Amino acid sequence: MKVSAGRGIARILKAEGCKFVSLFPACRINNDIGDEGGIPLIMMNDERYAVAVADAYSRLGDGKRFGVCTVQGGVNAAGLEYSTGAILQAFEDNSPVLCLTDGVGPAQTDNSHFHIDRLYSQITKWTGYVVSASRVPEYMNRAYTNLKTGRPRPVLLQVPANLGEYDEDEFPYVSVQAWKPQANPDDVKVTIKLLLKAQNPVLYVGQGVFHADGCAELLQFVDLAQIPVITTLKGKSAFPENHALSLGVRGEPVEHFLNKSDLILAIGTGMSPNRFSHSIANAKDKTIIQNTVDTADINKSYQVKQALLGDARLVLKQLTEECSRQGAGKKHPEVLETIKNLKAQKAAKYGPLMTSNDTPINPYRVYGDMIKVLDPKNSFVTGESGSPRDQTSTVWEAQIPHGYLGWGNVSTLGFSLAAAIASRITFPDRQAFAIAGDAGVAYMLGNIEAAVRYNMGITIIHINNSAFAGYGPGFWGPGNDPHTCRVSPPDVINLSKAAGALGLYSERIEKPGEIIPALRRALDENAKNRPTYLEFICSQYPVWATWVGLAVKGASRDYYSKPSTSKPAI
Ligand SMILES: Cc1ncc(C[n+]2csc(CCOP(=O)(O)OP(=O)(O)O)c2C)c(N)n1
Ligand SMILES: [Mg+2]
Repeated sequence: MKVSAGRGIARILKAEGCKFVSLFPACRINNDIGDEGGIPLIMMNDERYAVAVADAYSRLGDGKRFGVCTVQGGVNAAGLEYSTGAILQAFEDNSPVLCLTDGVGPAQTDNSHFHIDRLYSQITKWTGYVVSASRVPEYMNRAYTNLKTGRPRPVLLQVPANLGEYDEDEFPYVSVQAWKPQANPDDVKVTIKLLLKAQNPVLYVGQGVFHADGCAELLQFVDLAQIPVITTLKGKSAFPENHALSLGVRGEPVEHFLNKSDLILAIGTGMSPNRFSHSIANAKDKTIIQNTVDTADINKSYQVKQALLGDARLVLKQLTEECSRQGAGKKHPEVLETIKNLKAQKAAKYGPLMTSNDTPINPYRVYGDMIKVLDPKNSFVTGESGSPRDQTSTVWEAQIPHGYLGWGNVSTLGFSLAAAIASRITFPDRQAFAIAGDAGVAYMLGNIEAAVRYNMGITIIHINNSAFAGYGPGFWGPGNDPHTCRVSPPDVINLSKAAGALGLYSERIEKPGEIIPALRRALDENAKNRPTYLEFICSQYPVWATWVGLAVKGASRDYYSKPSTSKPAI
């Protein structure tokens, strides 16, 4: 049966299980998807958020669900030009997003200064251009193959006008299978031998475990091998942080075990230092074993003793089998005791802040009260770039996969709104909280109307400290950027009124005792599918746990034989 190229693409999206398409107008394919029916269109208020919602959905997709977005391309590529930063963030953070756009027709090529292929070849895994209607199935096949296999990253497909029709019987579409590699069994054997010989092994777990849908296999392996677990920021919540062997993302337990370790088994991480991550001091004296799907990660920042090239879930299963074969599984009471003590030390530092009665409110008090009110087994929390990210990744205990979404390498301000929306779509019954500072909220203001329009029962927590606090004068002195820090205080602007006028349920909270009732009211509103905005008038409190071994930003291997030099991170 004949079908137009656009309708063919819409049908293929359905065949691939696409649940929604996020967009900002205009893109020709939108009408085809709408006319075909069956896939809801989520229209955001700019392209950055159209891409970001798809990106966040892919991050929560466990390598099985992929965000799809459309933006305006062609000769007047306002949309594609504006979405560049958002696609770049997906590229940098390894998120598999399908972006569809209008292709520039042959008669218009080189009409504009901007050349889609030239720019996008740098920031996507694959960029395709559909040259004829009959090749639609092939190009969609290639797009989904790139999404489902190998390193997860965004892909861009350009669809020019007037492609005409093709015959679906002659050019049928068959949904793409996800082919996943596992490691060489010899490499697995060597790994377990080294692991059993090590005195102080530690697991270092990244978001590759999510993309491989390997959280259950990770837990199984840890319970057998009895090794303490650090997760990266993006890997946070891949392992339950209330587990006796969890060290968390940052803070005393991580610092102690990372520095003391003689063997680091990295699973599903590129191990890039200093990008909202630790660097490994004295790396040359440690045995580093790395599991990744991409050879580009191996021997990049650290020379590895052993690589386990393959899908994290399959490799974890291999490791578990080999570990049982070689007879592991002893509990180490002294390790568990040390972790307990270090967690107690950390709690002694942050616990009083989390119950502080100070006004303006200490931001940790907001997180402390959120912990009391939110269901740890049925919630989603994400912390925006700035103090919210650093503070929540220090103290928030994630107990279920995707109970927390950490992001950055690049940590683009404003992403938390998209993340909460994606959580609401992925897990409709979960409480979804985006915690943002003044800058994060400023970025998202133009898009919160979309949350109202789509009845997204999410909560935005605004930690209003009237400044970009991490940059200004802090506890350690004048601050690294005191001239570019202050924003309007709450007696000058009233953002809770603005959010209320935009249709959200909103409150301003100034006293610590008002936090819990306000959170409860927000949850009640969310349950009625209404988004809420809670503005907490807080102090500037740029204090959080450091990244271990912080070296010169971006430098590679110069910390290689240096001891840890942990400093306050900004
Ligand atoms: C798009 C983008 N530009 C710049 C930055 C750098 N940056 C990180 S945090 C921050 C300021 C955050 O201030 P605020 O949101 O008020 O949080 P606070 O630290 O005060 O709680 C900036 C400019 C970024 N992360 N993303
Ligand atoms: Mg601020």
